[in-house]
Amino acid sequence: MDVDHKKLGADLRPDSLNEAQRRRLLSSARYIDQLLSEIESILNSADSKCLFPKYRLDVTPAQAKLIRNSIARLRELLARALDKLGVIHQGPPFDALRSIRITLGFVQVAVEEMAPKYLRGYGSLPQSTVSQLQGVCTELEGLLKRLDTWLAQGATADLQARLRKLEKTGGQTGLLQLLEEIIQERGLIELRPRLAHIVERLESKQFEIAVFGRVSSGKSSLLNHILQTEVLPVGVNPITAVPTRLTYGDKPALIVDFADRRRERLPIEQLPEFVSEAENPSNTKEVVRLVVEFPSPRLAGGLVFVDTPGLGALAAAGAAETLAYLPQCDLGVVLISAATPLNDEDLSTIRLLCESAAPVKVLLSKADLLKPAELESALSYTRSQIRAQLGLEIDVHPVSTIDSHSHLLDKWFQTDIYPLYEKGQQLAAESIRRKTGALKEAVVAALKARVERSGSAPAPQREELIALEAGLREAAGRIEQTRRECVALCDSIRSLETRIWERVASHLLSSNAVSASPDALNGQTLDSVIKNAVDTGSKLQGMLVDLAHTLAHSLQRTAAALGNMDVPETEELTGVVREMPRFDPPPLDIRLPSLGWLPSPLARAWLIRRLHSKLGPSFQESLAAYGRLLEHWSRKTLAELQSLFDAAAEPYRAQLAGLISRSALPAELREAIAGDLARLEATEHSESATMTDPAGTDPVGLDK
Ligand SMILES: Nc1nc2c(ncn2[C@@H]2O[C@H](COP(=O)(O)OP(=O)(O)OP(=O)(O)O)[C@@H](O)[C@H]2O)c(=O)[nH]1
Ligand SMILES: [Mg+2]
Repeated sequence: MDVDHKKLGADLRPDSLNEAQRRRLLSSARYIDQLLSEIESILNSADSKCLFPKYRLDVTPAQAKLIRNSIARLRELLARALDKLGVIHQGPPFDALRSIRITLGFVQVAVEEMAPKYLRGYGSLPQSTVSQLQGVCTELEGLLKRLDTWLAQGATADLQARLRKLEKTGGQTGLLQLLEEIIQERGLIELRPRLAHIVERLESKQFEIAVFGRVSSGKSSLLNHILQTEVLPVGVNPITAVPTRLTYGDKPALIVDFADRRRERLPIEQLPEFVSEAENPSNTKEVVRLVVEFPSPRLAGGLVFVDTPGLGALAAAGAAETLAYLPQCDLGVVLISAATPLNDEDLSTIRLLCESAAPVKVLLSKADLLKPAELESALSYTRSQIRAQLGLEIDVHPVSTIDSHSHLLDKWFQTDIYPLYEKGQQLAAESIRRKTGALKEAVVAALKARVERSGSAPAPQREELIALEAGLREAAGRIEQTRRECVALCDSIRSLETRIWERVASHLLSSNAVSASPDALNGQTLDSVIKNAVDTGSKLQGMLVDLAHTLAHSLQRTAAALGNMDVPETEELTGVVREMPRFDPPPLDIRLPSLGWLPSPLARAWLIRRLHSKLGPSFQESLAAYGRLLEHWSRKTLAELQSLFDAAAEPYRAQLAGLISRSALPAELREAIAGDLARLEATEHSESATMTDPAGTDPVGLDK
């Protein structure tokens, strides 16, 4: 293959070729290069872990080396020749990352087609196989999704750079930087999402205060007043249609996220187009998140306020969004207008917040409308009602947006908000410290497993490992199955309407209510109607709690077998299944004649028809809304369960895969890992000093 390069170069004159000839040559050269790549990929198939290899490798290492060298020389030669001929070959037309993501998209579609439902046409499948297969799909989809999310993040996926930035802003992130380095270096990709989660928490030291209350209780006005702006639209009709986050920003800006994943950054003046019931009725513009950035000192330091659509009988469609958002806030503020006394709707909001374990503050808004004596009496009435109806001791503060009363708001901030914010920051710091500690343990476990699998340390038998892997898979499959069952259950709520009237009719006839008190649909009946609908909700909740137990059990079993201490408690998973939304039926406002004279089956049929025709439409509407609310709630709960499960299961899977395929570890790698373990151990003492630091106020003091 020896070629005289000098001679070749001298004979070729660029100006002797026309454009068509150059193109022809370029196309031949491209074809040659492609064929050479194919030869390379045949050689590479020996290293590939391809499941269905195309070639039986009969090439000796010496032959492979010679082929590779020759390919390199062929290419060099070709490139030089093209240069001399003035044939310009342009750079690559496609971005690799983009092409990889598109191909991964096809992989995702193919994985989806492995789901059990696509096999049913070929014959029935036993339940255990369905779970296993579903588990495989969920596992593969999870891995692909995580990879895609990571690739989509582009530069922000660079955790080391983000950590360095945090360090510059005063945080001490040494241990996290070390963990990042080791995770990256040793390819512990399964631990990356956990590290990313901690970094995110560190970056967003936010404390979210959400304001709830009936329509027109003054939520948006209060937030405008707090921020000294008029940015949120206010008025007497239902105004706010979408929950709106107000966070700190150097310049005012509006960020809108849509259901189709579009994100737009717009001038703040456009807020009413998305937030107000008038311009975005029932959120027809499909906004999923509204963030207003505003340079207010009250937002500096991570306080975030959330304005929510009004609740209660006068509420518009946005109320469902408020209820779905409610459990996410760090502090819930319930506004009760001084113009209208506290009612059941306010109490129910306070109860929902308490049930979701968020701290609650109650404010009496529009305090300027009352004289001092009236205000005192309204405050003590509200406190005593909350105590009597809910058994809660909650202080009630007066506030007003009228300038002459602004001292009330200042006082509330000083006595209630700032101390709570500081406590919230302390709790967040503790949680980050705990999470970092757990991550360190996971890294240590993964490194030790790698050393041990190549050594002689005792590890579970191969069969046991395979069974553990299958157990995790089956648990993952249960998530998907439960998701389907939840959707079916939520759908079934919509068809509950007829059954409700059957029950009401039976109840009325059996209790003689119709003949005894012709116009009565008494409270008891109402209760049974509510219960009927709520039963679906509690069934749903039961299913999710069961799932949380199954997931926790599977994780704990695997952790125990692998000797890992880093395992989530059952309560951590069951805790995700918070209080479900309750059914709020419309009033049963109907008068019925005495039916005592009709034979019972006829009376029953008549009653059902009558109830259905008079009350059916409004009931159907509330049932549909409740179905949507439950579906939203269960979807969110399942997503949380899934991410908790995945965060713990991923490292176990990697550990199991490593142990199953026990391969020998080169000596220098073994040494490097021992070095990593020593460096991690060295952080122990400095870290425990931080843990016991009585001040404990530095939110990022992870490794002082
Ligand atoms: N007198 C008095 N009026 C107030 C005060 N705060 C709000 N208002 C009035 O109450 C009405 C309702 O105010 P909003 O801020 O739109 O109420 P909201 O709770 O955000 O209402 P929705 O978004 O529809 O749920 C407006 O007409 C305000 O001018 C206050 O402190 N004093
Ligand atoms: Mg409002």
